[in-house]
Amino acid sequence: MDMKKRMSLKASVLGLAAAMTMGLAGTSVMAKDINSQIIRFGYGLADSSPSGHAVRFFAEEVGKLSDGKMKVKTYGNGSLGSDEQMQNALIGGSQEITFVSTAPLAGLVKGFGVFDLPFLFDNEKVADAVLDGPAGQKLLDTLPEKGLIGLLYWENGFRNITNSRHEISKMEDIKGIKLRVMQNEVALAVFNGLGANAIPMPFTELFTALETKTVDGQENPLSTIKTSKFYEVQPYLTISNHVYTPFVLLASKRWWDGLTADEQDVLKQAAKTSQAYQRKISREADSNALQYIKDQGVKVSKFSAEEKEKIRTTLEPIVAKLRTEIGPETVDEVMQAAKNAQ
Ligand code: TK8
Repeated sequence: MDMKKRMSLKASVLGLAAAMTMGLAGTSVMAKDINSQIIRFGYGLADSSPSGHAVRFFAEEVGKLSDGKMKVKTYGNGSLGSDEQMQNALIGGSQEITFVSTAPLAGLVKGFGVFDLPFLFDNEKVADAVLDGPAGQKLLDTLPEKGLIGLLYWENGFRNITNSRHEISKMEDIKGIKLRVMQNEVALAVFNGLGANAIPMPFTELFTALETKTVDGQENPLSTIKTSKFYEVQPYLTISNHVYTPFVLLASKRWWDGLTADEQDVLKQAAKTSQAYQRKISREADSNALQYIKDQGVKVSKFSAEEKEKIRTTLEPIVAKLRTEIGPETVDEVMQAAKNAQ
């Protein structure tokens, strides 16, 4: 090979090497702008709950997407406080992430109380469509001014009633029951409207209140009744599916605003993949929980369609009043979205 050819071959090899170096350097320059950090994710349900599994799934996703730099530490069983306390911790910046039921959020944004109206969603498909659509997003968009970032919705689920007094198979049976409800005006008004003695209480105090009979009963999805062991102190269960409660996956705005765009992207991606996972295992767990609860000797009743219609009619004037307090526009938009999704 003559000198000229050798020179041009060498030049092209060097050029290739340089390009590769640049490329690699380019890749490392393109590497995500992510800092090593610990992220505290507290939640109220039991570690064994479907949502507890989803929190760990989320933590793994964040680790994978950040090459291990963003470490999510999980704190279940209300160990960092109740929903309300964790909401405030996020606002203050002493905790980074949680999921809470929409009910406590109504204390910050009245519109979230819409989800405590009875029989709003016929099934999970309708719930997903409303929550992941414009009406749900509009409510999430109210949170930043309260110091919170509403990343998206997870599923708490359809609520059912348990109690320690007697079987509840008809609306009248609710009369006089001391029933713990989540801490907002809508849940309070709905159950008082049915003749119960509704007692707002943080979830973290609920098991002891049931065990000591401070309250007779409570209402939550089946997987919560199982994983929080309410069946141990609640001999009666009524399948009512009277309300569908969403969870909101929340981040502290004070913390969020200090993150790089790449760090925020990691969290948004992990939130999205964990949403699908959480809803899937939440539904599986709920369908398995009923047999488990029955096997513990709990007497199970069910509201018939007629009974539900009776409840709906009884509550009509109360719902009309609550519509005004929650915000007519929000209530109408959510109800219309639910109708469109059927
Ligand atoms: C758990 C609560 C719970 C909710 C309640 O943190 O308070 O009854 O249904 O799941 O958010």
